[in-house]
Amino acid sequence: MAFAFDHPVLHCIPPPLEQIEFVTVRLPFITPFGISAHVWTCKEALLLRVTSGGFTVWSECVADPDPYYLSETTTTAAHIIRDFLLPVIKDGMTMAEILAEFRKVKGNAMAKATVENALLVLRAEADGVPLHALLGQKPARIMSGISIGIKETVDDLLAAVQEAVDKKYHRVKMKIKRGKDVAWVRAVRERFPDIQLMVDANCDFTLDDRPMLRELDAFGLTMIEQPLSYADIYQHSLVQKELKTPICLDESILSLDDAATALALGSCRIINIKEGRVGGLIESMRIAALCQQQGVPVWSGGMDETGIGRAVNIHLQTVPGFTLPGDTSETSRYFKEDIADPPVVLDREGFISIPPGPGLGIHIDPDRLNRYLVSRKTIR
Ligand code: OSB
Ligand code: MG
Repeated sequence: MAFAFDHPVLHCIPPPLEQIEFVTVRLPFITPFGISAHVWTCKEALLLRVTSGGFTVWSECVADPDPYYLSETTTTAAHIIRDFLLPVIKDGMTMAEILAEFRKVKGNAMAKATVENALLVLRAEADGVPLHALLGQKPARIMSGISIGIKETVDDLLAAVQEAVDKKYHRVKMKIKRGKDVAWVRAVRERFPDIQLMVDANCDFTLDDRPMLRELDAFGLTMIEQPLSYADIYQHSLVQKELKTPICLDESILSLDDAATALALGSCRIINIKEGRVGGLIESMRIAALCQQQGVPVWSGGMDETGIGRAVNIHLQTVPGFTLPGDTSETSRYFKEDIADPPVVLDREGFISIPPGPGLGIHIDPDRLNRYLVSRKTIR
């Protein structure tokens, strides 16, 4: 039987869309961010700017301009949004009706999430409520976590972990890749025996690497994120059977159905939910509900978003089931300055507070937007 999920947000009617614009920005990173397949030196983001009844809302597509994390890019997302998603939205449709139309478009989760975010934030703004309230949630203190990219040297890595520990991040994730694996994890664990530590391989390994993955069991890691291919769920179940450490799936989970498959096969014991990767906030809530029913913790991943996408991830983490710290870090660790205010900061206990106010609770600074602007195009 299909997993039943009903929620008031499915019955809300987004306000009619008036002007719609694509805005591309490029923000340089303070430190290049490396995963197994690629190093990014900036965040180039596709933003959707939508007006309705005197409100203006911004939505960030989490895709990068390249397909090194998953297959969608900012270019494919813009195409799908403009030519297949926006045209099916008619005034007066409920979110459930809109998502039923979106379901006819296969894949392209990041494009769908971009539009869904805009609709929900517009509804929240027009109702004068924060996004998490529209999702039926109460305000909460949000846990923090940091994702440290692949470094040139072990010393660079240790310095980055030290900085995160000093900031009181609730857990530290280090990226690993072939050749920068067991020895690098050992070095961090020896220096920081007590921190909540996890690794993320971003698909770099195969079943042949099982001996190496078994060695990682010695380090008391909170989890091993996405060791094998994005396109595989079954093989992860074989590896999970051999490990004490929970596997967490990221790239392999693109929908509720993928999550159900992974849980049924025992492919992971934790799921990373990136709302963009799974097609939006509502699909994220479905996955969180399924996982909660099965006693599987979830947490919010990140895509090095600007303050727009980061705010969405913060609101999402008020949803039941998000019991582990996410990849939600301070703005200042990515960018010298961001296009959105207020910046994300950690309090003295490492927590993040939800930006106050209706919608996302953030606003875009026009000068900074212009400074980092690549292009703007009105599409309606
Ligand atoms: O695998 O979680 C990932 C960033 C870009 C692409 C993939 C990933 C990441 C991160 C960074 O780990 C998360 C963040 O700080 O936003
Ligand atoms: Mg990941």
